[in-house]
Amino acid sequence: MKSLRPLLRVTQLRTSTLLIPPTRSRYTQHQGVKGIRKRKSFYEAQIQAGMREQNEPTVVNTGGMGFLDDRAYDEVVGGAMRIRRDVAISQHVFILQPYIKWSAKRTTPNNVTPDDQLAEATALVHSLPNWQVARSLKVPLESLERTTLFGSGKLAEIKQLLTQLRQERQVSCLFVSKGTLSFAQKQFLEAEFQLPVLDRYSLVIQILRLHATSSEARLQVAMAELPYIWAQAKDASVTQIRRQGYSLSDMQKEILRSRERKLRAELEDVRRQRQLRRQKRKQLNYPTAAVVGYTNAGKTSLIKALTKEDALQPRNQLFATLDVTAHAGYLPCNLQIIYMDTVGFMSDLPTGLFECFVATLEDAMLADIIIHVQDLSHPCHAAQRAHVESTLRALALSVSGDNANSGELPPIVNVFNKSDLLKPNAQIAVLTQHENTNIGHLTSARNHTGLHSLLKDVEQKVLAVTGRRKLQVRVPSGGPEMAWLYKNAAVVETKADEQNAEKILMQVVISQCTLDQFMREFC
Ligand SMILES: Nc1nc2c(ncn2[C@@H]2O[C@H](COP(=O)(O)OP(=O)(O)OP(=O)(O)O)[C@@H](O)[C@H]2O)c(=O)[nH]1
Ligand SMILES: [Mg+2]
Repeated sequence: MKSLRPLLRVTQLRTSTLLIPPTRSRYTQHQGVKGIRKRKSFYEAQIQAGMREQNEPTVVNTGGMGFLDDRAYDEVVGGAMRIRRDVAISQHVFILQPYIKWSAKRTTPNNVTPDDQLAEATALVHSLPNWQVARSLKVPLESLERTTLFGSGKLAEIKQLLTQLRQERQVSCLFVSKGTLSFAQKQFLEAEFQLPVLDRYSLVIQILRLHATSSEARLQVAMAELPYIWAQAKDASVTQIRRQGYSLSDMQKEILRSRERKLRAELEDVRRQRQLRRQKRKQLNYPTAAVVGYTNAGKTSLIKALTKEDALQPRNQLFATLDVTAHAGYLPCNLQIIYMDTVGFMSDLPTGLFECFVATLEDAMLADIIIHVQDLSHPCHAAQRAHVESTLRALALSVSGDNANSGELPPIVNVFNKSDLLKPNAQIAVLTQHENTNIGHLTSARNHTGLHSLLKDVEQKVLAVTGRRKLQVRVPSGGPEMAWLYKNAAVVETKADEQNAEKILMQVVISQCTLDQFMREFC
């Protein structure tokens, strides 16, 4: 309680407009609620100070998902995560990038430097429109678990920096680039710096909310918020309740529980629909390739280059794609293939955040092959690659279904994208390595280079894994056999039969089962 007072006073003075909750609803009229209820007053203070938003968030037509737009819930999530529905308001962010000094205690791979971590934190902030970085600072630490996070010297230094910064320009929030801050850490830092504090989980949720336009993505993001709120409340009760009486009110707990029930039911529905669509694709016998990779590696761009589908819109933002979508293309043998675009991965995010996307990633795990797109121009390419590979292995284990073989992954094709950004020498080095080890394909989705050899490799793997073969068949020219093969198999090429003018030679790619059907019908 004590620590909140200065916070309240200052936030009333500041023009920070972060995270003002919408008008209060009937659910929030209860009194005597402590903890997160109390912490909400931090925001209510801003409303009382006359800083109410000009434009209240418009209610989106969510069809059967109207329950997602719940103001009482918005207050709870606003209090726990410092996020809001309307992200259009400009923010000036002070980024603090903590990193562990001693390699023994580091959880980040050794080839990822604090500068790399800070660059990713900056990219996260820039993924939100009108969010700018006011200042950033790398902070060496011995542990990330202290309640105060930083030592007293660092706290004083940051405070001084903030004072200077406030004189020069605006600062509206602090982003501590750590997966999740505990309730106690967040509360301490907010009181200390008198600014709202976000961690990576809550900032990513803010980005996901912005990019989630389909019903499915909105449900998944809504679901991903709940573990964070529960964890904060639990953390609050352990660390604070005895001393200060902080906790979620029963009413708020019920709001969360009922939301979770509805979300689970809706997501189960979504999962069933996905299963049906998957079965349909299977019946149609299209091979599928799941295109996965670290966020911003160029997955959507690659699919666009391979399918020439104009509607696909790659964006230079993290987590631009949130829906798994299917796009048809052709392999060199004329076989049609479905590419599945997927949500990108990112390290240093608690697994809970992505667990909610597992339903959609199930499609990827059950594809015939996986195309792993990597941004070769990125300084952390190797670490990003390792992160995606380990996440895929974990996902494969967690996905059980149709033909998932006890955690076995489909064959993987590695794509080293953005090669146009490499210096020619580096390109040659990768090419030589590739020729020697056959580890992947050097591509530029932007310049459409390297796609042919990639497609050849994809074709070879798809034929092998789906049991299709290339065959040459001799059929009457212009006969029903020809029409049948055009309809049911991929025709690579046709040529006249030099020995028989009435026949034609067709090279086709065909599965054993389709070949059996052909034989039954015509032989
Ligand atoms: N220079 C260069 N830029 C590329 C290439 N491929 C993609 N990009 C750019 O990289 C950014 C991200 O591309 P996307 O295709 O949206 O990446 P993504 O992997 O789908 O990203 P998420 O959906 O956010 O995970 C865009 O600005 C693209 O124009 C490439 O080969 N060369
Ligand atoms: Mg994408």
